[in-house]
Amino acid sequence: MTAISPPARLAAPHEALGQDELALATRNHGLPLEALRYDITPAGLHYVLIHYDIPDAAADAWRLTVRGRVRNPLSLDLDTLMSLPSATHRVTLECAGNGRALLSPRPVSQPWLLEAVGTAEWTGVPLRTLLAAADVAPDAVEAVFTGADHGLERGVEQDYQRSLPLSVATADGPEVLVAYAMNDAPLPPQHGYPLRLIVPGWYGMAHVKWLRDITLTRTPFTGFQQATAYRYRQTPEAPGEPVTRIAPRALLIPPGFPDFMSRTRVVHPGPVLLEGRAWSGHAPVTRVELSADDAATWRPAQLALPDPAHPWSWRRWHTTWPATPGTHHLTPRATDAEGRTQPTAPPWNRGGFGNNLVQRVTVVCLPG
Ligand SMILES: Nc1nc2c(c(=O)[nH]1)N[C@H]1C(S)=C(S)[C@@H](COP(=O)(O)O)O[C@H]1N2
Ligand SMILES: [Mo]
Repeated sequence: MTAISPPARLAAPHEALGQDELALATRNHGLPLEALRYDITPAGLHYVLIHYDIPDAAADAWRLTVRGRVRNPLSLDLDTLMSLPSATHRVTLECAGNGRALLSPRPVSQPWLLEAVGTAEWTGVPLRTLLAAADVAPDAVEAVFTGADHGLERGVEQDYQRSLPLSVATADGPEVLVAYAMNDAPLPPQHGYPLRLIVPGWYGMAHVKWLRDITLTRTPFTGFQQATAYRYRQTPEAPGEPVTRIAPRALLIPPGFPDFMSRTRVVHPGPVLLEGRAWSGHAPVTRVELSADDAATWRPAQLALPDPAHPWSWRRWHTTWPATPGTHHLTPRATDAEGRTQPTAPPWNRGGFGNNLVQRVTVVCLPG
């Protein structure tokens, strides 16, 4: 099931952002990069991505159903769900479209630069607890997750739906959660109130918000968000590879202070503390390097020790940079334990997914 709907549009060379992209960008906000200073992102600063509208969720009437290829279908209200044993995981979430607006040609969609990321402590019921209670049939291969939001996308009317292979849905590391709390408070409406899925290590699209149904299926799910959207493809006809885990990335908190309109950074000469965060959804980040000469040469930065309690959370890194008068381009780069790293040329695909091109921060150092 591919190419049943028109392909996503690519902007013409040098085509400016349109009102449609601006409308998406004002609804879906990013993390202000200075908020990388917090281990845990305050909920209001966490990035937000919503395809359609925030649905009107009445908590007292909410039911989560688990059905399909199960021997014991469930219909749980929130009180019942919240009385089950819970777990809390600190998880860095990143939108698969992060970096999209830096591509050329630009896929026309939510125009993220680099800020579609955040880290929160999510509390909920492990998904495998619910699947065990529902007694999954031996012929089930996937779990399909349905949100309460509804919309039209490239001509296809749909509820927001995504699936996970059963092996991922029931893994104990990372443990998938049906979460009802973010940073110790009920989920905010924009983050999925009252229930959402959390899939540590995976790009945002897998973390279905306003979760109302889990259906076990005998065949792989071919809905729009699985088989049409969220594929790495070079041409509209190609089936493409599915978008799954988060590629490594390091971000630098832009140093000094900004110019209002250009947001160019300004510093005074002397040692400048450079700090940021790094993460990968595949394996722990093992190295962060910093280039102060536009990715020509690299020096190692100091990376915080791994915290075994939070394997799916970003880690802080820092280094000192001796600023001298003139214009400089600062670039961090992360590498993970499996050798994945960040490219210095953007990896282009039609959806603008998984673009983990290195960040480039222009800094003007004033004369002494
Ligand atoms: N039901 C539903 N779930 C959804 C979405 C959506 O539009 N509807 N957007 C997805 C995408 S693309 C991302 S990146 C994450 C964003 O999660 P956040 O807004 O909590 O940061 O939610 C995912 N879950
Ligand atoms: Mo996303």
